[in-house]
Amino acid sequence: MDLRLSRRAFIGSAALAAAAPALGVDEAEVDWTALGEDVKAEMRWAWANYRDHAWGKDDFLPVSGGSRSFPLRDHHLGLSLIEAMDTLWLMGLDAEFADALGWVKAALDFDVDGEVSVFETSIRLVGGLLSAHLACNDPALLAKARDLADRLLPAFDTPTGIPYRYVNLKTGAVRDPATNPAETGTYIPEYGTLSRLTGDTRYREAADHALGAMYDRRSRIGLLADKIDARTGEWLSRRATIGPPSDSFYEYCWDGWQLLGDPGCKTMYDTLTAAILAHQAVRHKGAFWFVDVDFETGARLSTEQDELASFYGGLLAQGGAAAEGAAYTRAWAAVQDRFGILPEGYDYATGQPTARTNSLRPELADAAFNLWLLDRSDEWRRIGRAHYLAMKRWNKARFGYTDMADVVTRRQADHCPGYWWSEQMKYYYLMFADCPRFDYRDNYLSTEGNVLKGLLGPD
Ligand code: DMJ
Repeated sequence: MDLRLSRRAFIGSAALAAAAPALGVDEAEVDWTALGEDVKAEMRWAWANYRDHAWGKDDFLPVSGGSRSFPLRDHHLGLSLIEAMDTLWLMGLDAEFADALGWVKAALDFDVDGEVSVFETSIRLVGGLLSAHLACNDPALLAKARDLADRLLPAFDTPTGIPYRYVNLKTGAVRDPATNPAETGTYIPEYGTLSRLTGDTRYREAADHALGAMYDRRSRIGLLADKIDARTGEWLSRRATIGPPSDSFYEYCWDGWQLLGDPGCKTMYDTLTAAILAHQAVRHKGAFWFVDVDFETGARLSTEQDELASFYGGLLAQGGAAAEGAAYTRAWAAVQDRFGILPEGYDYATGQPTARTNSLRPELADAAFNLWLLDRSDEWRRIGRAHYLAMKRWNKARFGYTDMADVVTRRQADHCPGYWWSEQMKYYYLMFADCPRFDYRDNYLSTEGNVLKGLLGPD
């Protein structure tokens, strides 16, 4: 990748490579196969509890055994079940997968008079149904994915091509044009796959148009702000961040190239990444971080870090900036080592958490997985292992895995987000177990961990 970095922000590869190795890495021999089996056993156990207490519900509440609907306010769409499907399949939990497929065929109906987030529904439900379809080839799953995407498409019908944030699944009524990069540009892999499988080009076109419309509005120094009006294309903020609500926009520029071979996506990724490295990368006490800046001047706005951004080290490495990706992942791994479990927010300048909750997030495991896929170094698997063992120690509850109300006092909350079933459990398993149903050399996982390429037929 041709990155032209300013002198101020450039941090040479040699310097980064020499930076401290992951802190707290334990050097003992690890039985990776046994660890993979352990992940599978935890998945089977949590699934059995979901089956008993919240079958067909969206998010499971693993302390109380209750449930919460999402993305609809008062209606369940089996979110956790759909998010889990390709993970179950990769783990060879075939009876559980068949059970889930039966539920989708018998009970899943998107004809509901209610409003959903276009972004969340696409990455979780359209993506989950597509990866489940690719696993077992059942046409009913593709038909459901297509039906749902058809209900989301009205949101993209704007003068700019940038979608509204919410759409009603039954009426197509749209709401909230004040959107952001992630909710504008996180569609290409799912919609590109849907167009490929159905022959209907509308999905891919809508995704391409939205991504390009955002990219075209980058500032003179190549940065995107984080709030925009979908109707006019006017920016509504000045903050450039690699964290939410911009994060997966950058991921999907790369992914459009990785999965679909779209050279335009690669150009977008390279251009935006060069600007981010030039204007947002900083080094503090030997650690490599990214600051939020003014998108037109590059002036520093904040040293606060969002846990959600910790995926970015894996993306940087995928895009060719291996040393920078490694250094950023090491910075987050050091925070994990220090607190035992990652807080949602952290300020590297003060060394203190800025948000003491933990939403049972997968991002650091995601980065470790992507780095490990690239160079197979055990450094990354050990970061994934530390993430897994911390989760087992602190997030395990009576019926499953829960988020935390406070990482400092270790107080649990009572919510297992749908992505838990699709993301970290899959990353851990694929890293630790030698999975015969996954092509380790040629694959693609979406921002939600859905495998849209690289599923190998049943053994
Ligand atoms: C997931 O839904 C996706 O990874 C998304 O891109 C942002 N992060 C959440 C999980 O934390």
